[in-house]
Amino acid sequence: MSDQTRSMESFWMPFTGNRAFKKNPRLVERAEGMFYTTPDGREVLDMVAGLWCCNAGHGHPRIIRAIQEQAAEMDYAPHFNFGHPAAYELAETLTGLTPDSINHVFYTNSGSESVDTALKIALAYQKERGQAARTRLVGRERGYHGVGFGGISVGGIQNNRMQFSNSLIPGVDHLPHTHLLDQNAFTRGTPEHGIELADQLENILDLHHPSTVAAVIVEPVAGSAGVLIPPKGYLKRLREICDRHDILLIFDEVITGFGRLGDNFASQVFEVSPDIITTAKGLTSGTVPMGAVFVSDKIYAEFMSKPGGSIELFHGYTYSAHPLAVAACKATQQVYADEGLFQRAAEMAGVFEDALHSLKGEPHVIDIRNYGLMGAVEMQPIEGQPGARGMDLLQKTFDAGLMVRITGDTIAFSPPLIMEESHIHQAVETLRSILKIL
Ligand code: PXG
Repeated sequence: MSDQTRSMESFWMPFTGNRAFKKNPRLVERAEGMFYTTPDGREVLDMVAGLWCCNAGHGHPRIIRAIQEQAAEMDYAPHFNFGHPAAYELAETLTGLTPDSINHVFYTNSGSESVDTALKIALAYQKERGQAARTRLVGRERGYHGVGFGGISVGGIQNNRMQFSNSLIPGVDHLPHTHLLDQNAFTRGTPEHGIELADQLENILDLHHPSTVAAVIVEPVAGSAGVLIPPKGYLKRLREICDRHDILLIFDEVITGFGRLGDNFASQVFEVSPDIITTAKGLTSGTVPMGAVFVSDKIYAEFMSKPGGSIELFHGYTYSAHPLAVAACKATQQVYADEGLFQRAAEMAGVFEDALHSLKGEPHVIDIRNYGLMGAVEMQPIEGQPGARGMDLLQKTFDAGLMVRITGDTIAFSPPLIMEESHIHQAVETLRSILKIL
């Protein structure tokens, strides 16, 4: 073990091959706008918004100031039986962004907490309204819903489930994923094929009887699994089936929320209103950990309709609506609005799409897909070594001054919404030269 490796041992890093990383670490120390800077002073272009979260770019002065001022004014406030006015004001602002029927928000600290909160609200709602038999949940293959027990149970990523396989929550089924490489490869925007995959929900309901199912949860665009865009009509079809059987539909918009697709939420982009929306990441542009679960009036009213003033939902976090997160979120939302960043994402989507698709025909590239400012380039895995080409590319891109996200052998992009045309060209040309030498 080298001295460097030993000195890094104390930090058990998340979702990382610790031993390989610590032998050859990729460290960043400062960030501004579209760029990170490494400890040895190299600039790295951030084409993934940190980890799909820094939508306003790094180091925005208005957000920094808001956090600093709040830290000086009040460090912490409890929200169990007490309250901080700014949290209620923020809730009004945020629910102004959601579909018309969604006007309530439950604060959390991460996407994983948002997902587990949403699942608990869905299950409790069914009990509250006298449908206690509705205990089942439906997720989707290749779905990523964070790392709580609820999230990995409805999630569909094998690696995230198998170490815990005996302890997943019971009563969960999975829809098939929608990645039809043979039929949809190199599609720009929403793919033509695959709407019928939504009908598999009817089969799952047939198997258990619809009256046993509480909720269906999907990412409108699957992020972690490699940017899987919903086939045309697919999300609407899911909504129709849920409506037909009185089942809640949850959109996990931890990545797709707050401008990523060129509007507030995927719900608006695809014109489908879910009953619950889970968020985090872009909520505060990644500056302070925060998540939020938005629920429909119908759900909120059910909990509030019982007589008496007792606790309606036995759930919450010490840091729900933490003042620093609230301040960061308020400033972030103002920046998004004042700088028109969601429209900017919509306007830049075409440039982003053209640039990404110009990589068609480069070595190893078997698919390119995109929507808004989310995109992916899928590479052919090396035979018998899935993920190896992806890791090789990650290192080479970082060495060449570019940060992307790798999932297996798929390269994912989700640049800050402040991205300029020059940044996407820099990223794509760097990638093109690296693909040729992999
Ligand atoms: N839902 C979705 C849709 C997500 O993308 C979570 C829930 C969980 O959020 P937290 O804040 O608990 O991490 C996420 C997180 C990747 C990657 O590999 C994606 C996420 C997190 C880390 C890595 O692309 N998404």
